Amino acid sequence: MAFIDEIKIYAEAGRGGDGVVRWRQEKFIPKGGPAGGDGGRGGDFYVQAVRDIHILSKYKAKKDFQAERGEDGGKKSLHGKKGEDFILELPIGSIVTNLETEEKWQLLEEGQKNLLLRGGYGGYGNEHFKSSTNTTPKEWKPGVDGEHGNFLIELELFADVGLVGLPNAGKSSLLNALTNAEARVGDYAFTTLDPNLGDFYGYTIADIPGLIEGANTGKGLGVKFLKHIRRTKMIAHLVSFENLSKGSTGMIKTYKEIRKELEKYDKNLGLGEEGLAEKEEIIVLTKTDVIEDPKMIEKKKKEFEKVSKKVFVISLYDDKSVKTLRDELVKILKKKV
Ligand SMILES: Nc1nc2c(ncn2[C@@H]2O[C@H](COP(=O)(O)OP(=O)(O)OP(=O)(O)O)[C@@H](O)[C@H]2O)c(=O)[nH]1
Ligand SMILES: [Mg+2]
Repeated sequence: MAFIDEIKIYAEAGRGGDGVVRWRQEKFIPKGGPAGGDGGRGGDFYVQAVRDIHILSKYKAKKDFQAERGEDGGKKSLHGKKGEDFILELPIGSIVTNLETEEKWQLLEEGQKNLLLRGGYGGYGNEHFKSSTNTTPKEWKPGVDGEHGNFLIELELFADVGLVGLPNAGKSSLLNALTNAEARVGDYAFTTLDPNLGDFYGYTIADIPGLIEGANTGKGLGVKFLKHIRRTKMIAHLVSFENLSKGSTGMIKTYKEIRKELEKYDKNLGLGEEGLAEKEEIIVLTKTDVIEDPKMIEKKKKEFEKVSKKVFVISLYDDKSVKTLRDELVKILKKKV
């Protein structure tokens, strides 16, 4: 199922039920008074946040949603039942825009529920029109249409840490090692096509498709997903030791290339201090097991320490290295709250 982070829908709150014309029927009273009840109110239209980043793809086929119509009034002055509300479930992080009025709602936490459209009023039944001059009113009113509109729904994932790096840097592998996620891993570029989220001691880590040079202008896949790490508290930037091998660009250069992409992305959007490049960053040098000379690992680590205070060196084949990263990352996150 393809990941969808933007849809347009048409939504309608319920129409009110109609009022009716009825007469009281009582034993021995041949001509009872008016007793037509009012129509019930139409159901309201809500959106509610759920913890499911894939839910938008469920709505791809069906894009029209309606709350229930109010029931018509009844005899014996009974009012019609209110129509049932419609609750559209959207992922946490959804931004909903009414395309006509430009009103916006943002779903920030699980369970948050917002009213988008009100159901229409029910129409009056004939009882409502009774007066001293009109004891047998035949008037009634139809129910009023519910509010309706076209909406744009855009998803921006919420996570605490965003993993960035070139394709193949080991982002998804690290996500799987640190969290409950079961992201697909592969020894080719662009294994990850959609974002993955994992739970890390109550924090969320987001893994996005790999970035390449020119990503900010739309090269590769990454840029489409950079918005999903805009809300993260920090970034973990992964650089693989494979970049030391012949023909590769080199580790620092690779790192700088990706940083440049983040900066350009910020600049294009005018994000300034809110930008990706301004976020706290840790550097994770991955796949140390491909290097035979341990001195080389130390050397690279030192080089990177000139760029960032927090540099980790890991291999998925070295549990201790992963544990160190895990423990430190928890500490950093705890400090940030
Ligand atoms: N030798 C070694 N290989 C690793 C390590 N971590 C990941 N890999 C391998 O590197 C390859 C790429 O890993 P992924 O986790 O898919 O990389 P990614 O950064 O998510 O890649 P994209 O999704 O394409 O951006 C896979 O074949 C992994 O098995 C490691 O510590 N050592
Ligand atoms: Mg991946």
